[in-house]
Amino acid sequence: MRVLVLGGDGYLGWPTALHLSDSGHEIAVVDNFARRGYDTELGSQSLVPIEDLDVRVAAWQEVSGREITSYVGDLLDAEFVYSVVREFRPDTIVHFAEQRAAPYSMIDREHAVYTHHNNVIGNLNVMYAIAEIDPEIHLVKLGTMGEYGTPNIDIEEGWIEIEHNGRSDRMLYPKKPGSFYHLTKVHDSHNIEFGCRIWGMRATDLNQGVVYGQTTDQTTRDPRLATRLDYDSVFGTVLNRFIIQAVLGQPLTVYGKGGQTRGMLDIRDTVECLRLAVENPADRGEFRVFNQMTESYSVKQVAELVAETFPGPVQIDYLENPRWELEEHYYNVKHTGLVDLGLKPHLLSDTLIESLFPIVEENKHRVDNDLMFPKVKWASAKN
Ligand code: NAD
Ligand code: USQ
Repeated sequence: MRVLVLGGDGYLGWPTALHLSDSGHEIAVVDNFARRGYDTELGSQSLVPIEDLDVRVAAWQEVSGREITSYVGDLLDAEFVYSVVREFRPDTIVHFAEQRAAPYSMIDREHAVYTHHNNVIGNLNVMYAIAEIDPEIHLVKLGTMGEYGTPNIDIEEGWIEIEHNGRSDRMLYPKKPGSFYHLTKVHDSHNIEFGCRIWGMRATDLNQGVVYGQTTDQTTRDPRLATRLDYDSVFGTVLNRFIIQAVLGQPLTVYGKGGQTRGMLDIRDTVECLRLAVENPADRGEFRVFNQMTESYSVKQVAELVAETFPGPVQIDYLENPRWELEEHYYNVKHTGLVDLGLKPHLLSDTLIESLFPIVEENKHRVDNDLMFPKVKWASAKN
């Protein structure tokens, strides 16, 4: 298949492009390097050094003999989006290209507005390009488990049958997200479902949990193929941060009581889930939703697991929670769709944590300790 990967320079987009290319698909990537720009703005950098996109693409050709086409441009530029879709003529568009950090979206008005504009309008431009140029294109869109929040009922896979006053209907599962970033994903989901209803688009919404890990079968073939690993309190995600904190000899920063529970998955499962979704397209008019996670853990359990696994002393600190979120709650998620398509999950107990320690050890001199402690507070409109 011809697959266009939007956000193909990012943490997940780049390894996914490699995995799909290695599986025999024709790949093009699109990126405007916004993520590298946030690093400049925040004074941060990936813990693991990463190459520029053109070096990555050339290295992949050298290592695999396979070509990846790259387009540099912004999804907010509708003409650019249309021209790429017209030129590359994809069968599938995989859409990772959004601002993805909850704390970044909660810094202040400007960052909330940027995140909404970038994510919601960029996605609309992609939807219109599909509808106008080729409605057969399958849109595989990265959503998030955080769209659901932590309701006091079981979380279904996107849709729920509701009975009300003696009548019933199949509705989109109600959403109660926890940041302006997570809200953009809810808006995208609603827009895409509408596109499926009115234009007969075919779409898969992947409500992904928190990703951990940094290596895949393809990225390890050459150091130039490495993907980024974020540790700072704005872009670093919880398990990656705890592993890095353990290696640095710093206390693990559990926010609040640590009872907040999240769906998680290994980066190797992310790339495989994308392959499964791409190779098994949704039907015309179908808005298909998969909960892309393999296991649930509370933040406290994650911290304890890292402390038990690290071969040295680890302190766990319970900080005042900078976010607004339930710290003790019910959490039971249905996630069978991708397993039914053939996913064989890597579980957290299967050595991933140990394999990350040496990668962090080798690069720990690149950490700026000032960026570790959380400064963005949900309760302040201006941080
Ligand atoms: P990332 O920031 O590393 O990658 C996103 C890429 O998209 C970046 O390279 C960025 O430059 C690009 N981009 C952003 N806006 C763009 C625009 N307007 N035009 C062109 N390119 C643009 O993020 P990631 O961690 O790889 O996440 C990818 C997707 O997966 C996001 O949509 C995110 O919401 C979702 N997701 C991530 C996680 C996670 O734990 N990392 C979990 C669940 C869902
Ligand atoms: N947390 C800590 N200590 C830390 C960092 C985080 O206790 O040092 C807690 C947070 O308070 C939260 C949980 O860990 O309860 C997860 O936080 P996170 O920063 O790892 O993840 P989150 O903000 O939810 O966002 C990440 C990605 C986002 C994706 C989301 C999936 O950045 O793109 O959508 O995971 S999900 O969480 O399922 O919504």
